[in-house]
Amino acid sequence: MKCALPVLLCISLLPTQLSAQTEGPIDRAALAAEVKAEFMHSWNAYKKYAWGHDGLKPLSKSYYDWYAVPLYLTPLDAFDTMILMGLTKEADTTKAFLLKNLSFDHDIYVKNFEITIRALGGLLSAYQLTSEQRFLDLATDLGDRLLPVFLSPTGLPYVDVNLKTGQVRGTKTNPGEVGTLLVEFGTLSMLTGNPKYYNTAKNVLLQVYERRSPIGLVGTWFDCETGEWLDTDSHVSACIDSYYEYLVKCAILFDDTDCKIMWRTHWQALDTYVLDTTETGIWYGHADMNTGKRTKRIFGALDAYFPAVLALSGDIPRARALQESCLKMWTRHGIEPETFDYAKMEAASPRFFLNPEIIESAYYLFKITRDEKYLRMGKVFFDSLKTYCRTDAGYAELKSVLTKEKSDRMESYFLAETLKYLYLLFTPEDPIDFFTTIFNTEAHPIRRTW
Ligand code: DMJ
Repeated sequence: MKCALPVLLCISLLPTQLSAQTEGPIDRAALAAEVKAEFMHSWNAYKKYAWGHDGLKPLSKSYYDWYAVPLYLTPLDAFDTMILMGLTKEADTTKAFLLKNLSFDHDIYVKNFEITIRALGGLLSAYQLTSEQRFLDLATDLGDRLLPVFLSPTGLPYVDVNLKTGQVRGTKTNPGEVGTLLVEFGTLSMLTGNPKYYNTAKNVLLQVYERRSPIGLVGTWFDCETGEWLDTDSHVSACIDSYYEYLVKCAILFDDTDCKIMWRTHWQALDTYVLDTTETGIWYGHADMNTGKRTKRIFGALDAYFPAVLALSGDIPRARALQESCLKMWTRHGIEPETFDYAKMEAASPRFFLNPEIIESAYYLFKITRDEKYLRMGKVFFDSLKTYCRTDAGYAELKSVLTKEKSDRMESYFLAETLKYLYLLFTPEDPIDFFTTIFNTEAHPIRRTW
């Protein structure tokens, strides 16, 4: 079995005893072609109704922007998906548009986390995939404009930064937002030769880690100026999730020993206190960061990235088992809810935001195990998306997975992540090598070209 990790994290990778489902093979090429067609269906709707704006509103057939000035988040996020899908004409047009129009010289406050994962991550992968120097120039300009966000007394970043003035705001933040920057800032350092981006973002991970509880867990909210925890709820879910994801990914991408050690500490604590084995399967719930006491039996759509993290870390049996639980969460109501009460086995918060994580985990597990059950799982997810979320102008989120009532928004990550991971899962052609690629948390592929 090939391992994605050239590092010690792989040590626990064991041959799995779990058997594949017995149904016949599925037509991967046909499914990949169908995903590509659905990408074009959504992209054409964006072009028709939202061109030049951040995102598409598929029900009202209009657009939304995050700030007073659009930052073209959908084209930025979707560009590398077009390249991987071989949509050359669309990619060329999008590249020309971005290079002509994209500027960060605007007097607007932006969310550091979101702009880092979507825009900076998108520009870095665009540069690596096209070798177009202007993408790296734009990434460097953006990185420099974001850097003032780290100028707090602790070095932990504020939430928002003004791209023109460098003014910052927002002191209440969380490990997920501050700990999901090193793949992008680190890559910017590697590609420009300037270590300041890497060192600044790495310091944040160390700062969060140092504030872990005596049993090795972190809480959900803290104040970036004082570094004090504002609550003690610990889990692998929203507001913490990609902090763990980036410890693993940065250990691999940069061969960073500190990240490896930090992840190992947290991983052990999570498996001791947050992992929950019930009669319906294994789950990761909520526990108090100081006492380890179980507080909630809630999992969710965003948490479904964790099988991929376990797989990257080498624990394939547990990754497989958790993905089975994720599938139960998905099939319970025909499509997954935002949060799921796994004690009652029903939706806790019934919304659905076209999230990619469960598909991402199926892709990782398929690549590592070659077990075709993950292709079949992918088909289940794709079929539900088409059945419940497709509109004649792209795809729509759901107000409720119970009623299947739609909501008027298609986030840029639907094109960056959800359809990209479906395509990469199904296509037999491997447009990018899984084993030498790290995907940032917005699915922008980064390769260690340095
Ligand atoms: C994306 O923006 C990223 O995957 C982020 O890490 C979590 N939320 C969305 C997708 O669900």
